Amino acid sequence: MASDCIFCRIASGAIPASLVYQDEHVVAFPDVHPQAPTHVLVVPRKHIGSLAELDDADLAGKLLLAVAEVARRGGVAERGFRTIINTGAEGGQTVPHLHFHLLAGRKFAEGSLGE
Ligand code: DGP
Repeated sequence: MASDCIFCRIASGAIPASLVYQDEHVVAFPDVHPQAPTHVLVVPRKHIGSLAELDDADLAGKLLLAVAEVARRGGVAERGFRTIINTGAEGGQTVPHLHFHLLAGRKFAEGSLGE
């Protein structure tokens, strides 16, 4: 855990958050600035700065399965959802702890990869 990392502090419980999913390796909680009716962040408990630093295939699989589980629990799996991982400065990452955005509840442009 990085003590100055906001997502480490949420994952450890040091900062209270309403977790919509948690297991031994992964936690998920609503984004503080939601961009859709459902906007959840899925993060590893272990501090990993970004996708560019991820080298654990087992954890990568666990994260992806957790995203799907959060979508099912949130009732958005059938209608569909968008998953985004911003990486590094040019990728638009602002919190330096790997996280998946799960967005749902509105229509996203087909084929759009964002701005
Ligand atoms: P990104 O740009 O991909 O690094 O997205 C970071 C997201 O994290 C952004 O949508 C806002 C969200 N966020 C930042 N700080 C907090 C926080 O303290 N709590 C929660 N729930 N979300 C946060």
